[in-house]
Order: sequence, then structure tokens, then C-alpha cells
Amino acid sequence: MKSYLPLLALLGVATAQTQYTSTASAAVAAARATALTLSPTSSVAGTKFDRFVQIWLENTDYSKAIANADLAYLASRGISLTNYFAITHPSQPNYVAAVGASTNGITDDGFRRIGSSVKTIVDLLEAKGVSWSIYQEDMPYSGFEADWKNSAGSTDYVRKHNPLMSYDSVTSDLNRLAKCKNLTMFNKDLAANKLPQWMFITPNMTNDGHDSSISVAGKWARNFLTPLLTNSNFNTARTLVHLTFDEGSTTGTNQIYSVLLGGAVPSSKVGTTNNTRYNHYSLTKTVELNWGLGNLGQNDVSAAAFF
Ligand SMILES: *[C@@H]1O[C@H](CO)[C@@H](O)[C@H](O)[C@H]1NC(C)=O
Ligand SMILES: *[C@@H]1O[C@H](CO)[C@@H](O)[C@H](O)[C@H]1NC(C)=O
Ligand SMILES: *[C@H]1O[C@@H](CO)[C@H](O)[C@@H](O)[C@@H]1NC(C)=O
Repeated sequence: MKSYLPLLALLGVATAQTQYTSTASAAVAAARATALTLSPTSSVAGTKFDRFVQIWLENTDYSKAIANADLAYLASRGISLTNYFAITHPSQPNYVAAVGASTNGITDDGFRRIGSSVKTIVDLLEAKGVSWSIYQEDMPYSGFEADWKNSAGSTDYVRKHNPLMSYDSVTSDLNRLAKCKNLTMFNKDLAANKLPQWMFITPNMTNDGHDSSISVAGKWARNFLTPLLTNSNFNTARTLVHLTFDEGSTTGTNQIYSVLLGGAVPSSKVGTTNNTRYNHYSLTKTVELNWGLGNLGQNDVSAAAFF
């Protein structure tokens, strides 16, 4: 089959990495009607937690985020990591680094593809049977690979804020695209008690603060998390939530807000701070140690884990 791919491309038949890029309304409607969606679950015990939920907001320095009343409130409900740094600027390489422990040479927000031999955390999770999903608010259907605007013409979903979408090892696999879903699917999976063990959530361009303000992002985060923290389909004694930002402002030190929440935070540590130096590479490292996954041989090897 592989040898026919160049021929298919010549004939105008899209390959997996580009088949879901059209934003024409008929193409989107057709894909929405047929695209595969999967909601895998599993119960692989970790050493510190059995579920890891990552939520990313946008473009705010630590000092500004922690001064926001809603984000300060959330920090008081967990452990505030007061010495946490993004990797670089702009957005996209930070998201890419969160799942691949490397920026993989990406230095901009453009439509980029990372070769299919490059692995991410989902290769390691799948090898140990740990279920995963990505939830991106306002993605029009599972596996969509482009950017999306709402009916009023405002951008709501962007590929550059989806950590897995630049990796051909994900986009060439329909079963992996089927786990890159929208927030409608999050709410369905939540209601059906079918949330996975590893997930990454990106709110839309308004709610994450990108096209709005820190007060909108802080309010969204508090309103989103408050009911979830008392919902046993989401938060158990073994759930760890990490709320952070992709990067700081381009003029700052790239220190960002970073808070651990959920039942896996020991009650003795609720409301405390931790000044260990962490960065986005700590995300893969923490997950690898927790489930005994091995590593990606990238910056995860030397990164500091949260526990
Ligand atoms: C979310 O994705 C599902 C599955 O592809 C799709 O049926 C649904 O229309 C999408 N929701 C929105 C609001 O775009
Ligand atoms: C983002 O989502 C909210 C609902 O959570 C919605 O009110 C808002 O219009 C969306 N923003 C865009 C740009 O679509
Ligand atoms: C942060 O502090 C370091 C150093 O004291 C500990 O080793 C970590 O376990 C701690 N991490 C958390 C999440 O509290």
C-alpha cells in the first residue's frame, strides 16, 4: 500500500496527514459524518496517580497570572509550582515539546509535520495500555487537522495549540486521530464515565486568553474545573490535574503559572508552594516515571519530575 501513496497524491487523493485539512463547509460536514471517534478507557495503576489531566492557557507571565483572583484561588486548592518555565516562543513548539520532550526543530506557529519515526508520549502510553485522548474545544470533528473559525468568523480552534497534530506518527494513524476530539466529546465521555487516563485539554481562543484577557482565561479555568473537581467520573483520589500556560509574554523570563490539583495531591500539601525548577519537559518525565513507561530519549531523560 505504501508504494502507492505518491501515486495517490498525484491523483489528488489526500494522504492521512492531509486528508482532514479542508475547511470548506461541505468537506467538513462530510468528514464530521464519517470521521472515527474513539473513547478508550483503562485502569493501569500508577505510582502517584491513575489519571493525568493537562490544561493549557495562553501567553501570560507568572506574575500576571498569579495576580488573577480566579487563578490564585485555584492555586490555593492545590500545589503552586512557583519556579516553572516554558521552553521557548512562540506557542507551537511548547505544545510540541509537551508530548515529544523536544521542539523537534519547530520554531514557529506554521503548519508543520514531524517525521513518522519521531515518537511521542502516546507511543509509550499505548505500549503499556494507558488510555489517552486530546480534547480541543471547538475542533469541528475528531481528527480535523486545520484551523477553524466559528460562524461569526472568529478563530476558535487552532492546530498550533494541539500538541499531537504536528506529528505524522499521530496523523498517519486513524486510530490516533480518532482520539483527538473536541470538548463536546469530553462532556460525552465524562457523562458516560469513559474518560481516559491521560488527557490534554485546550480551551478555544477566547477561553484560553489568547484572543481575550487573563481575566477571561482565569474565569474559564475556575468555572471549568470547579464542578469537575467534585465529579467522581473525573476526579478521584488518584487524579492529578496540571493547569498551566504555554508560554509567558515575549518580553519576560518565560516563567509561567503552574498548579497541581485533584485528589492525587496529598491533603497535607493543598495550599502549599513548591519552588523546584520545572518546565514543560517535566510533563513527559512525570508521566513516564508514574507508569514505568521508559523514555523518549529526548529532554525527558534529564527533566525534573513533579514527584
Ligand atoms: C465534535 O466532534 C464530534 C465527533 O467528530 C462531532 O460529531 C461534533 O459535531 C463536534 N462538535 C462540534 C461542536 O463541533
Ligand atoms: C469559545 O467557547 C465559548 C463557550 O465555552 C463561546 O461562548 C465562545 O464564543 C467561543 N469562542 C469562539 C471564538 O468561538
Ligand atoms: C517539590 O519539592 C521537591 C523538593 O523538596 C520534592 O522532591 C517534590 O516531591 C515536590 N513535589 C511536589 C509535587 O510536591
